[in-house]
Amino acid sequence: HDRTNQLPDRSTIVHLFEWKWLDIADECERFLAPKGFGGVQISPPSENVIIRLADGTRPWYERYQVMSYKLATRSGNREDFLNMTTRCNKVGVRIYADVVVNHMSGDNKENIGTGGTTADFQNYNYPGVPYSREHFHYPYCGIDDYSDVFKVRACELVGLKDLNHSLPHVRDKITDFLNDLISLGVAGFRVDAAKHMWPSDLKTIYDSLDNLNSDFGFEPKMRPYIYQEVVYSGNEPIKHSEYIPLGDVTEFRVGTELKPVFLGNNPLKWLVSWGEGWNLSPRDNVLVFIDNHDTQRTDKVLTYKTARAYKAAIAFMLAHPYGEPRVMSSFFFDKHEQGPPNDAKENIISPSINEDDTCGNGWVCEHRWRQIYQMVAFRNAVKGTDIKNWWDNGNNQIAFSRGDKGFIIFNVEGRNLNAILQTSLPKGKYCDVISGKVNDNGCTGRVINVDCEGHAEISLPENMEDMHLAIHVGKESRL
Ligand code: LM2
Ligand code: CA
Repeated sequence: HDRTNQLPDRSTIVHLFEWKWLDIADECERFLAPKGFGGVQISPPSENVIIRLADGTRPWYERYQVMSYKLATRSGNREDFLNMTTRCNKVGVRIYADVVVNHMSGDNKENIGTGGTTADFQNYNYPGVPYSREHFHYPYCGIDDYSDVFKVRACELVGLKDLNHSLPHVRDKITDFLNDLISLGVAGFRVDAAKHMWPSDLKTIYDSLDNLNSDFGFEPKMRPYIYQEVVYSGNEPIKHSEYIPLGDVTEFRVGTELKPVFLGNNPLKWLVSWGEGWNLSPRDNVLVFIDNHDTQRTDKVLTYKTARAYKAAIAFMLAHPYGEPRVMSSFFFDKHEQGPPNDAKENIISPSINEDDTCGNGWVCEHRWRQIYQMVAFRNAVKGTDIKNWWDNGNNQIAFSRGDKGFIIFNVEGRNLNAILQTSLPKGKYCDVISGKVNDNGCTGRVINVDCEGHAEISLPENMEDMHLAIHVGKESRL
């Protein structure tokens, strides 16, 4: 296994944002394992404060306001959590928990958590952990200047009560929480707001973590995969390099850099040097993604709302060896704060599954889009190979192979692409995994012929549903 603790023939983490634990368990068995996904990032499992907006609805972001480390949220309780980790690990899908440990809640009107815990916000008293005033950065200061490293780490992020991790009590409570999750079978953590904590404190916490629990099929001495949320633009005083010795870091520039490219505003040919060549952080230390639950609510990145370019950007990310990929899986939203689909009792509604594999009941389920999940299979099929046969037209058409195992081509040019290209794939017929899929009768999409020298005649008209085409040697493509 690699540092992510995924099975060798798997890859890609899907963020099942706001999903319920029992729905995730079902999804591991019925979809994620058969399609080759490596893991799931879950929403924060720790008890959060209940927030009701002026219109009476619950915002998604209440889950980033902690009341205790009790596993009690709208996603489910402790028993549901164990059901999820047991069933997902059984089918080889890993669970990564989003852990919110930089802060507790803000001051809130209503004083009750999703597990029934109360707090005294004014006095920084959280009996559910317990934490009291001496465990927080106090007196109050807010993060109003990101060039001030001290403020970023020891002041409050949007009014969220900021824990002081130099204190053994705070570190112990956090360590106990993370070890509890390890005992329940998680394979790692997304560390929320890592940039707002000192690397030396985080190191102390990480060093106290248990090995993964062998009851869930992990081998002895496996360590949790840690990816730290460190938003970094390249010219800030807090750098990725401070956190990389501790674990992976989130590379937000993947989403912001690829948006103009796949909208046709920055020539695709430059992608020849994608990765460190674009000043991104080292490939073996980054978690890469096009959008996440925060950025999909901004105009900085492509999302399900700009589907054609989004699918192409995700395909490029998954076809390229740079970084550990994560795919977003959302619910539909109009307003920034809008929470997940829920019923009159405020319970989250489960996604329904349509005949064509897509979701209903308000869930987007990007990970169930054919053009996305079939690229996960592509990534698994080409694992261990390098980029080869780079081709471009000098502008907005590119193609490349991964060793002799996969081939992908993109056309953002605004005119048709017709070319005979070297794929290096073995002679044969291949089903394009973007326009269709393999079934009992062959291929529901376009079929590509590779000759005995590895050449293929490719046409990509500009008016296609998708701007790209991909083939590989795996059973999902080879005919
Ligand atoms: C994160 N990473 O570092 C999460 O990815 C992000 O989603 C979280 O912010 C943030 N850090 C804190 O964990 C979200 C959301 C904020 C929201 C906070 C807390 O983006 O807007 O702040 O969660 O729920 C909200 C209000 C804000 C208010 C605050 C405290 O929007 O106006 O500040 O609650 O009451 C007074
Ligand atoms: Ca902090």
